[in-house]
Amino acid sequence: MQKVIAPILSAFTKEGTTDTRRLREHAERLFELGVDALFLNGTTGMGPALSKDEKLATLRTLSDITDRLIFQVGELNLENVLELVRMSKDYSILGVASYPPYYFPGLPENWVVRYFAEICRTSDHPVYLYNYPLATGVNITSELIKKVGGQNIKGIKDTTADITHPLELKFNMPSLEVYTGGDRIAAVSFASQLDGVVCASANYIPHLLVKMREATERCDLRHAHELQSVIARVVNAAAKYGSLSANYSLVRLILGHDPGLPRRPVYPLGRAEEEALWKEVEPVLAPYL
Ligand code: FW2
Repeated sequence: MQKVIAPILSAFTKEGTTDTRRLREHAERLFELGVDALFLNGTTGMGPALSKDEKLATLRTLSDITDRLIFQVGELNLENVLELVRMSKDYSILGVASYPPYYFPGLPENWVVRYFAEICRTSDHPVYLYNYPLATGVNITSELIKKVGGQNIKGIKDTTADITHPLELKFNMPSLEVYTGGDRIAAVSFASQLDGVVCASANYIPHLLVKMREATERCDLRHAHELQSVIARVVNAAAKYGSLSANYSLVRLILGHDPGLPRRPVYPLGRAEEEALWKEVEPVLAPYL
């Protein structure tokens, strides 16, 4: 079955420390609402803002409630990355994941290949690659994956706006699980028989993504596309205020529980911004809640 995976928000307190109680409550709610698995420490989970110990704490907290976890470990110090990969052996999870080394311009492809190869060699778990070229400056292609050559590469989470990219990955490597990360291409991803979605909106409207998958399964593409337009309108509204922060507000406004706060420099929305966001989103979502 195609999966709806939530790149779970990381919960922070007002003081900027991690809030494991709220993280856990949010995770439990997402599973109740039909999410199939969680992607930890991703973009929506503010992975680049988390220390090694904080990433591990996310895993420790959520492994108490489920083994349906993909543990994202990427950062710019490979020693830390590999230490987390080694530590993940003590946990029963779906796999480890990493984005490529980011920020440094002009990294030779060969270094990216070596980075992922070291993760594959170190990991006892399946490995998932996280492709988000807009954020990392590196594009993971099927040629690059073949050069890494890790037998334990299980899948890729592809956050590109263009559906032809994940499709090409799937066509060139049919046994690879290919998940799309873009909220605006979820319906086309399901309809294209890719392996599922890992998108930010799964934090606040997971039930709409589940309904979209169900509509696709019964070949009701008209309904799947109707849901897609709803999700796109919500995501577009969130983007105006800064999606990374609006995601937290939308969990509170739509699902009714408190997922904690983002961590600065992702500043929480102020009251006026949150009201303006809800004024836009509420009428769009009302028929579907
Ligand atoms: C993550 C995701 C989804 C993102 C997408 C872009 O880790 O947050 O790639 O929402 O912001 O997989």
